[in-house]
Amino acid sequence: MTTVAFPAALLERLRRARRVAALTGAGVSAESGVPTFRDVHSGLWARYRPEDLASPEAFARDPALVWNWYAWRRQNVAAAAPNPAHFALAALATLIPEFTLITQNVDGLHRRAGSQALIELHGSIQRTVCSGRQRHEVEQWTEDGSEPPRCPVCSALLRPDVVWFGESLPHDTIDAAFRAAEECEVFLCIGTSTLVYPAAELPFFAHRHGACVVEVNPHNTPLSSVADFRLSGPAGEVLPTLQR
Ligand code: BJW
Repeated sequence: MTTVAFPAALLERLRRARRVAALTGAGVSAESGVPTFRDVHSGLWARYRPEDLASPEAFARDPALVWNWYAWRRQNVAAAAPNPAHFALAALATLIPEFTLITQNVDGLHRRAGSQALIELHGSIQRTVCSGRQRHEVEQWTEDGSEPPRCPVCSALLRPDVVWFGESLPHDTIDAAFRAAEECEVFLCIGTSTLVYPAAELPFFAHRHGACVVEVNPHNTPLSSVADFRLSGPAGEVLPTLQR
């Protein structure tokens, strides 16, 4: 079933639900001016695939390129503001007894919209750690040109505290996300291409465990044929219809 607003039957289902989970991806921040990964044709995204920049191999090959990509993205995110989709999810959390918000985004916009209990599967662009074994968190550094700054403790190059391709997601966060997907009655999947695992497995897992799965996305994804409801439109327009 495809609509652009939450239909009355689904609103009623949400009103009665005790446990709801939501997974968000880059599309939820698109209307804040934060580029998505796979449907943008400008800047660095035009020349590189996410796999060519967001991986330990890319960082080993060209640390300055990867560091500068994230520096550019930190500036972009700092200049962005949460949009009505982020605010609608923060408001929904106050109405559902057990609401779990899971995001693949590293931009911090859910937090800035007021969502507090948040599972950030792929880390945060706001935190910087070193690339050494200990992953020391570093709060201040000085840029000196050609290479990323180095850790004051172990001298390893600094990197953003995010999860790159081929790296494991923190066990506690991914376990909590799968638990929420298993236990929820309604699972909202918003603005993600559902191409990147293990996050992409969550809505399918919720579906297999009996949840009503709702997709909010202007475009079809691998989840579309499985979703019980497809709300086909931009998240910033669709999610505020939750408040009708
Ligand atoms: C709108 C909109 C609007 C637009 N409103 N919507 C099983 C099968 C196959 C492969 C694997 C597998 N398990 C693991 C893998 C390998 C790999 C993987 O998934 N590869 C696939 C590409 C095939 N996964 C991993 O490596 C993961 N690690 C792992 O599994 O560890 C165990 C392991 C280790 C070693 C070997 C094997 C296993 C780690 C994945 C980490 C992903 N990291 C990134 C970068 C994070 C940091 C950063 O931000 O730079 O995460 S990649 C990038 O993709 C980022 C995103 O979070 C993630 C998902 O992207 P997302 O959010 O879906 O964005 P888009 O752009 O793809 O889609 C946007 C959507 O929004 C579109 O659908 C639009 O239509 C929509 N949209 N405007 C609503 N206004």
